[in-house]
Amino acid sequence: MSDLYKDPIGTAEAAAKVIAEKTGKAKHQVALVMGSGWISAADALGKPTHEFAVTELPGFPAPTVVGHGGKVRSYELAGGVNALVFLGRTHFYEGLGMEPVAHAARTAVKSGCKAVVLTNACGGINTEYKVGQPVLIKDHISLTAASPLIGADFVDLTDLYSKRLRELVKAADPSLAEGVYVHWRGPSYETPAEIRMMRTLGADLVGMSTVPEAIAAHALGAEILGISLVTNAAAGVTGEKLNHEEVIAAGKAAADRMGKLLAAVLPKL
Ligand code: 8IG
Repeated sequence: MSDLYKDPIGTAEAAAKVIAEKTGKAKHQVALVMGSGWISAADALGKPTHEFAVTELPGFPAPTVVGHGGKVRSYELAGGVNALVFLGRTHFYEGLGMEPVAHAARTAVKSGCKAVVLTNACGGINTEYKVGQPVLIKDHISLTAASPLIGADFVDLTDLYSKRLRELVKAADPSLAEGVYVHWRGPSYETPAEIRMMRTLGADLVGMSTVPEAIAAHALGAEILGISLVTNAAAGVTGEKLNHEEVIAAGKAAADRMGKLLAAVLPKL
């Protein structure tokens, strides 16, 4: 563990201070973490007032995955809402531990954000889902057995994925489905038997992110909105093999719709 992560909350506060200095904005109100395939959707938010590399902030490792940006943007949205947007994220499968995985979410809350929007690309377990379809996360199942929290921080997760925020988004797009997301460590995808197990457990979506960030930000008091983009049918659902390039392509194809959705709802959260 890097020394920076002996005090994850203090490191998040330090990163938030640098963001305030760089942007000249004492607070941001809403944050957005853009997962793989979502990065071009951020362009629908207009022109950022500021953009810099995450590595200019304390506690952020350099990005490693193709299709992930490693940039932070600040936007001024309708009504003077300041939005903090992270292009890309750190994943648990990178082996750096939970602290860097949760760091952007904590930094967002320490920057003032009361709502944190977590987006991801994922596999569809529910056979009704189509590739390219966005799904609101209504709950999760953690199959990593790892938490970003350390110590006696017994946080309630009953309403982790805020019903209020989900209703706001569905008012903008009533066609949106809701599903249960499984956090899988990766980086290997699941076997078909593991996908059947997840379906039996009540899961609709499976991916390698979002859950630690949701827990960490909620533990600091933020409301969470999770949006998954189904970029492939999960293993064994169609008989096709899973391929990272196809995932990126499906994300790019849906980016326009996702961007419009985010631009419509973000100022209202
Ligand atoms: I994109 O099918 C994407 N991420 N675990 N399984 C898991 N993560 C994913 C998948 C998938 N597709």
